[in-house]
Amino acid sequence: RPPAADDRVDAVVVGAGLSGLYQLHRLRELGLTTVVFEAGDDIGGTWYWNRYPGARCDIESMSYSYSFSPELDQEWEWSERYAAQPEILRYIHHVADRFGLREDVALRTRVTRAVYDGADHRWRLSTDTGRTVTARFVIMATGCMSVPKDPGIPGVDSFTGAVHHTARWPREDVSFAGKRVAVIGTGCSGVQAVPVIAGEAASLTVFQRTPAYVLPARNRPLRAAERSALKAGYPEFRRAQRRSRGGTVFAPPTRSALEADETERTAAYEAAWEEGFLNGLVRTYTDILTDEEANATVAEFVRSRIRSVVTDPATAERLSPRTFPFATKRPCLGTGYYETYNLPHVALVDLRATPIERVTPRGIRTSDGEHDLDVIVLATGFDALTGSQLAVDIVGKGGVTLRERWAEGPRNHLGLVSAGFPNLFTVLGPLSPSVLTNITVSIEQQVEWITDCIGHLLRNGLTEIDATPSAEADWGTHVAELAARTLYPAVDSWYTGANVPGKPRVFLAYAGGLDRYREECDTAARDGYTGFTLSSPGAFPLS
Ligand code: NA7
Repeated sequence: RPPAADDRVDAVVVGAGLSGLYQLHRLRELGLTTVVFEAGDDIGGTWYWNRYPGARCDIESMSYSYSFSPELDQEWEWSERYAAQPEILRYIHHVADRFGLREDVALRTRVTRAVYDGADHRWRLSTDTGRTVTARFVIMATGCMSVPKDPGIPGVDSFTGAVHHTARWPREDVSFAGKRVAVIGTGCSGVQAVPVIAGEAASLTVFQRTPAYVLPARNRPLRAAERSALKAGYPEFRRAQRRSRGGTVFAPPTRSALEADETERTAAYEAAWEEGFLNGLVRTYTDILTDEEANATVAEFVRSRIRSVVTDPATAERLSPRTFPFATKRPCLGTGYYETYNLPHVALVDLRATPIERVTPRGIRTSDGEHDLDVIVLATGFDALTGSQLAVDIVGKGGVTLRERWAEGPRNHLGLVSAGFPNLFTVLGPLSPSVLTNITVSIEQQVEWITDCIGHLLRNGLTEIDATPSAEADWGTHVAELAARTLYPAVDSWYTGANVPGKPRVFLAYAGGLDRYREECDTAARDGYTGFTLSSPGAFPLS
């Protein structure tokens, strides 16, 4: 549609990734006029932006996909156990075409500001193209890892070679042939990029601050017979996913790691290592994420695997995580990651021993001297979970901004609505299970809840839903209590906001499991949206 001075729509969805596209599909079923604003040149969200070499999902492809359409499940053919970024992007395009979603997506349009007008109960949204719209409902489908973090390294602009952040990778091919390349950062993005870049570059230097626990992905092509068998079982599998704790299906462990002797434990860990699942090792025993001693047994197992792969003992030691328990930062699935450090043209710089002083026109200077480079890859992560919402200037009731409300950390009820910001919903936002789950399952759960809620408002002639401050406070306490039962909150990670200087330190995800979360959301809705105020003009709040 051509830009209008002041469009009126029923709903605005911010972001055309997996969340936003599904939200559009469901809002259309309610008959709402909806526009999706997408900052990128194309749809795809995370899978549009993160096109760095080696980018791949760490949840199996047959699980990491929409479940809402049995026909879609049957017709789409995944080629590999773990899908690479281009294939996931093709899948998203296929879904958009199949369900005719593109026509309501405005590309290259970033929402910059959203102001609630309490007089007519509408949000007024501004964009960087100058287009403005008003909408009754706003759904922030902005992703949980979509704002790249400024690494805060001085001198990056002075570098005369190329600099690429993994999450803002150019659409045209980046060639490393004959080049001296640096990768800064060894989280999941760096871990995926390193072996692929090493395969092409003249030299690769990896600048590591904190080593990750990297498990082998054991990726492989899916065989036709295997795909057919999985498809035959899809209906039951999808039901089981929805009931599951994290959006993936597995038999839960029954015993503590400390009840097993070392031989038994090692056998269990080896079996998980061979299987190649992100959470394979966490699922061996009940207390890997809750008991330091139990956790230490897995951490030591992973270090022993690193020592068995990396031939130089000093490099193996530098690659061995020792400063945080296993899986309290997201573990990584790698393909040939540790093996890469055995190659003669690959070097590892330990930034704890020799910190980066600055980027210079020629390369990177550490306390130990200068590294001459042609390309610098920043795999330095994101302002996770809250960053994408606070990037928009959101002004709620009474002129209060979301930035003010969240100054000491995010506040909302059920991870969905923040008090004072009526009819503004978040998918995969803070204080919901999002990043601790297979997010495709979380997306469907939250989008469906939001859609049902909007349907309820419309059917009952209600104007607004808002969270009550007391429900919001209780939810924050509940989320913190669930986290406190685990080893997560004590660790500096993007789960706790500690990777971004100045960000309030709060454990940002709901650690009680998607099954329990789903139950809490469904119960609130069934009981008349407890914890929320539903109101219509001139009427008293219903709850
Ligand atoms: P992560 O997991 O946040 O990793 C970022 C990495 O970059 C990590 O090793 C950081 O070290 C490092 N880093 C960040 N800033 C700097 C600076 N200034 N200097 C040196 N090193 C730095 O992001 P990813 O993109 O890898 O993965 C994010 C998630 O996306 C992933 O878990 C999947 O769920 C998808 P640190 O640990 O802070 O010492």
